Amino acid sequence: MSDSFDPTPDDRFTFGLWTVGNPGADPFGPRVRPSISPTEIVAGLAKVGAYGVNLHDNDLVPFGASAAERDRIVADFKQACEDHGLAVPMATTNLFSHPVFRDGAFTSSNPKVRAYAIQKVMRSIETGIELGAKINVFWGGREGLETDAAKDTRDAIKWYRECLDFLCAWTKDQGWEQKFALEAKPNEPRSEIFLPTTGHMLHFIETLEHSEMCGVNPETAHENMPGLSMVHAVAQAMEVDKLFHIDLNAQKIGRYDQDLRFGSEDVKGAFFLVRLLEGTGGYAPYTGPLHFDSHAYRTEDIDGVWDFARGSMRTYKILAAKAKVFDADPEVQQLLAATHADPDGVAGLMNSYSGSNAAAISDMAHDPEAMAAVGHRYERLDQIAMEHLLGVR
Ligand code: GCO
Ligand code: MN
Ligand code: MN
Repeated sequence: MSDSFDPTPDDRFTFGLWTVGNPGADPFGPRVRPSISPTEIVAGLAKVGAYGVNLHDNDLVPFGASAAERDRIVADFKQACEDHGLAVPMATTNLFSHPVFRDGAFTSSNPKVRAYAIQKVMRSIETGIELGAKINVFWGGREGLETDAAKDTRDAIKWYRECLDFLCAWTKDQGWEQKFALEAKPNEPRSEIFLPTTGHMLHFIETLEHSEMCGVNPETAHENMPGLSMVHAVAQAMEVDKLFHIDLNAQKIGRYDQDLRFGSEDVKGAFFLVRLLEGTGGYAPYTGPLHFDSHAYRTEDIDGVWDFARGSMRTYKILAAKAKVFDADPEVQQLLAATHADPDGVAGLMNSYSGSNAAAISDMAHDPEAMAAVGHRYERLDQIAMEHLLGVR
């Protein structure tokens, strides 16, 4: 059965090689699914209607491959993407698997490891460029510690900054227009990870030499692990034009990084996230790739993996349709208009400072009791959202 929720490349959905390629290993048990080669993944993603595929350097080119092997693998992959009409919008570097990074990459206390990390990213950016990627994600999986006896966090942050400043400058020096998207995660695999939330990242970015090149890549699971709101993280990034990429998935609060199928937990959170990205509630929509950084349940075989991929994209499209209907609902518009009303033009006194605005605010007569007595009807508003979501409105 096909319907309007079936994905097409116009929807800009992407998956990492490591997502649909995830073989289902966890810390307590081995892999349960056979490997799918990168070129098979490309064919499979094209078949289910994705727009693109993303990769870590070592998802494609095995660690330690010779230059000749690397060239052949990258060329074959590029050909497969061309044959199947798949884009490669984002490339990232694996700075977490190899034991050399067990005390961090950009924040390793050993300067030689930091230099090696920079070199590995240079190679990875080159591969991304060859494949047409315009965005480089930086997820600092090992940038953290178990004990504060190990290093001073201020040093770690300085080293992190030095490495990113260096890589931005190098990229510009090559004449390449690339965007760097920094991805936060509070913990796992380290006990503590530096710059643990999107908010920390947004501040850190403003301290970088080439901050204009750098934005964020928020992930639902990473915001939800410590109980934070993905909607608010993404909104804050969008408000300053720093949403460079996004990792969509799902997560139960407070657990390990589950990387579940988008929308499969916290449907209401997913709905408000999609509404934000689609811009149906106001502001410009997000127009970058919609990346699913998640994987199929360990219970699944390869057919289940493609069910997972289709389901991720369909849920997004269903929620986008619901968001449109919600924001067009006259009762929603009326309830929102009532709480935002400004009959006396007071908002205009606060949006820029002047002596006369200050005097007007200082002299304004207020009746706090009358203002406090007004209910906001958010129960009704939220119930309308629920009824749209539950399909009865
Ligand atoms: C995770 C991370 C990764 C990164 C990926 C991109 O929790 O494992 O989200 O999947 O997004 O490594 O660099
Ligand atoms: Mn994750
Ligand atoms: Mn991620």
